[in-house]
Amino acid sequence: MSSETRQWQQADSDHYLHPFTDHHDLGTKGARIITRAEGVYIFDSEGHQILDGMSGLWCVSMGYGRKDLIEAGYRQMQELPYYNSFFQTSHPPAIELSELLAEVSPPGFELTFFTGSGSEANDTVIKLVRRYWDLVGQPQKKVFISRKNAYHGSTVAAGTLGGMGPMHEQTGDMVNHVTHIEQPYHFGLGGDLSPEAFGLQQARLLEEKIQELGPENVAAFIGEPVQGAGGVIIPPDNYWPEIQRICRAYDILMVNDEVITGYCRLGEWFGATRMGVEPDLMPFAKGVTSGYLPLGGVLVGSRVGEVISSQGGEFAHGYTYSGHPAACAVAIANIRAMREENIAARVKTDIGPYFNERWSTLAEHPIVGEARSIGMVGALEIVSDKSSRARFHKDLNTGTRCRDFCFENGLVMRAVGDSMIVSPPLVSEKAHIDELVEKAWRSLDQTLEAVSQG
Ligand code: PXG
Repeated sequence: MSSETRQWQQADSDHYLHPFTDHHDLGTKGARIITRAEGVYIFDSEGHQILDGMSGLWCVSMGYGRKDLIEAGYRQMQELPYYNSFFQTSHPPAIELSELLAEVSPPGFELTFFTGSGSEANDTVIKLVRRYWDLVGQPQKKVFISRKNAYHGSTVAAGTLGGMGPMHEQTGDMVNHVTHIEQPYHFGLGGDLSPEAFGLQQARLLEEKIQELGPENVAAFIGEPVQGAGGVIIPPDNYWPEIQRICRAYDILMVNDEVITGYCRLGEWFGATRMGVEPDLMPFAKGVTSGYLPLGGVLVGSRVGEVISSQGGEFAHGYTYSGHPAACAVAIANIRAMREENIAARVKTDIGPYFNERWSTLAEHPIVGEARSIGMVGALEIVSDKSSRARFHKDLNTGTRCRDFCFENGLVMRAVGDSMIVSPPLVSEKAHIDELVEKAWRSLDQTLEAVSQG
């Protein structure tokens, strides 16, 4: 290891408190230092070239090193690097981006509220939903129903909205009026039920919860069209339409968290469209700028939008960086590039199906219990016994070891427990998918060998 890498690791451990990281553990191991990236590859400080199977953190959809995105940010910073849109001011990048987002969004989504991240977008959702029910004279409708193992961000409110156990242990009692139902995770919870029977069963949990709480108290249901951080949980086809039917029957707003699934990841501009539903609100972030600059927001459908924009005074909410000009300029360049390069269609009919087909071959590996994918996200379930879906012993840390083998083999693949997940750039070529699958297979072989030795 070079002395430069060692110095970086030391300074990193001395001064940089990382997100979602055991600081002590990182200090003993030393971080991998990523220094540059190009296309679908990242490079570390030791010169290793690594295929980025996670698009950064589900965000670098258009790949690294895009001159059009970089120049859009640079030009905007020269012209107007920052101005706010409080106090009756506005600026061209935020105006143009909100117009462009309305064009690529499903019908009825004419308004966007900008934030700096997906977590802030979900905090905004909570406040918009509250405001909506207050304005229409039903202020008692306060409860959000979310799902276990959902991820909606890590601010106090968004973290509570999510259903991640460790986060709830640290902050879960700080926000009221949030409750969770079980997730549509067929491999883990479906038992012998067909996907269709399981889809209906899990959706009806929402109906039971609404009846238990009283529909007059329930404000909204929130869910990711496909759960990302929870392990790429792809619901059965009938799940979302049934959720929508229930929301409408009980007059409850439906929120699709599109932070991962938005902007073509599932082969449509939004995951909701892929799932065949029409939500009321769609928080987004990540892929809107391909991660080049931080930007998030909430796309507001007509039901909420018309009330918020025409009634009742000020919506008391906003961030210094709401509609940041440089971030908006990059988002405009990114959305235009997605449109010009037909990225949604590419994912739907070309690279997506190729990825799905190649990824499914990993199910033949002796320790893979399921290889599922949709659009450009996929998961592998590592098991010790395929027929019973039994896992390896927890202490073997099988998923983490597999992830480490992937890194050694030049591939970023994430572990969520013993599920391995990927979210490759939407601009990946077929050769990149072949490389991903070959490296994943090799890493699984090494994992099997390692866990067999204990
Ligand atoms: N909603 C969803 C569906 C997300 O996936 C957020 C909201 C929050 O966005 P911000 O921009 O505030 O991070 C996310 C973020 C992981 C991982 O380990 C996933 C996310 C963030 C960090 C780690 O897969 N998703």
